[in-house]
Amino acid sequence: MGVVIIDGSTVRDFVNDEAVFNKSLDDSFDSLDINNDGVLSRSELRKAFESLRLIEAHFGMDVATPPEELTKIYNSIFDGFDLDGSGTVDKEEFKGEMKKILLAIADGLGSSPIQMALEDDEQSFLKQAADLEASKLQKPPPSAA
Ligand SMILES: [Ca+2]
Repeated sequence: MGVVIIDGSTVRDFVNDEAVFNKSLDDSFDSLDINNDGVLSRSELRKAFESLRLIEAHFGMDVATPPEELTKIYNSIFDGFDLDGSGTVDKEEFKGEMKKILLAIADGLGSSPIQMALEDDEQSFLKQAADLEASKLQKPPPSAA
């Protein structure tokens, strides 16, 4: 468990860093694809979202949300990912929609930093975004070189 401070630019920089973003999304897709069939099923995707609390907040979920309401929300999230209506989410669909969601979250955060307690696992895009920012801060700015 770690605490990170993020704002809109933290998330946006992560999404816009193509190499980092693609690798991160590839890795998470592979670990979410529990049965290794190359696509995410409804339940595989739901597991992913259950571990991403800021995304839950983005979609208006909280602890008081009744289970049937949650299922409705998860179904609509899934339908947003499953662009071709195949009933599964492939890697390109996953990346494209995650990018949209993360950018929407970035817009929502704007320039007001929030503090988040995050699990220390590789699934958290927001932690990776914060780590990326931290790694940049450790380097001297170009003007000082
Ligand atoms: Ca699968």
